[in-house]
Amino acid sequence: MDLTQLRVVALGHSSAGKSSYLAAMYTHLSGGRKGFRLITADQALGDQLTTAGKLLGRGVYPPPSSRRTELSAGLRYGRGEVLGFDWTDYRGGALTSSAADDPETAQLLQRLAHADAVVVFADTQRLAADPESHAEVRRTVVLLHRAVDEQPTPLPVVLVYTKADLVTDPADWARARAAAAPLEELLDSGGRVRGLAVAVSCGPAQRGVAVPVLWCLSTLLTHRAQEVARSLESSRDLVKDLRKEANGIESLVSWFKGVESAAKRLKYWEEVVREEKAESARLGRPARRLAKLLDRERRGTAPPAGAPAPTAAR
Ligand SMILES: Nc1nc2c(ncn2[C@@H]2O[C@H](COP(=O)(O)OP(=O)(O)OP(=O)(O)O)[C@@H](O)[C@H]2O)c(=O)[nH]1
Ligand SMILES: [Mg+2]
Repeated sequence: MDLTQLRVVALGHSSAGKSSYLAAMYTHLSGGRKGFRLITADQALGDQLTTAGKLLGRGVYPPPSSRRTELSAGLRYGRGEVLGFDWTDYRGGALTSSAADDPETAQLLQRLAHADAVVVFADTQRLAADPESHAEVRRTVVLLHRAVDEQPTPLPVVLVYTKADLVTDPADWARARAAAAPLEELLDSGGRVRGLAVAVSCGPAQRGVAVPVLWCLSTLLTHRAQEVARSLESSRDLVKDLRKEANGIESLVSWFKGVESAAKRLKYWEEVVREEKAESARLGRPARRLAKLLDRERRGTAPPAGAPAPTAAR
């Protein structure tokens, strides 16, 4: 996993709210949050997203495009760039067609297998009301299982309940969450999945727009920082042991035996410790700060549990 080139795959049917989300999220984070700032080298796309984001704040939504959006962005902490990622969204059709008929589906499957994080967009109202969305949920779960199976490291998976501002009746929330239950089960399945469900609104009453992307980035950054910290600890132990072992006699004996001396190995491992210490220092602080920012941004974004959906009359 390369923290400077993470691959985030966004899935969601047509009109699920993917483009609105990207514009709202980019506008929110490119303005800077607690020392973090999202940037992109693609100035034209950045300007386009910020213009769309500002319009969203006034309740003007982008026209449906059914176009795939790709954004390459970097997350800066202070002056240093700590993470970089590619965000690619796929139209809903790509979820339901077969790879043999649709080149976009084939590409989606391939990208999913190599994804570092997956964000699934589902229109809350549609989940509550349209039985067709249930088949999409099942298909998405099958695809996600494939992505999870390929992963050697944790896979952040976020389920975004979009247009949360439009759903106010608890019974509708209950219906929507029941429809998305197979996905929510996958989020909670443990193992390599680091799942989260979040309610998002992109319009004037904006809510939760930073959470999906920050969950993905924070999970991966924290994992990497912990990995480096663990490795540093064992390298330090090794250096301690080698220091006890390395002396003139041992060097002479090793030379006679034609094996590498403890002194030589010590030199190598001391260098490893230096490098790991530097990386740990570079990652540790941003990882802790990003987790804190995520906590803040998550407040009030859990999807309502809702009242139990009314059962059919007997
Ligand atoms: N009320 C409300 N409406 C939203 C929100 N997000 C999206 N919409 C509505 O949903 C429509 C589709 O949103 P898009 O962001 O274009 O959806 P998309 O997934 O990019 O759609 P395609 O690109 O066509 O696949 C918008 O035109 C809005 O009318 C939201 O947070 N709140
Ligand atoms: Mg779109």
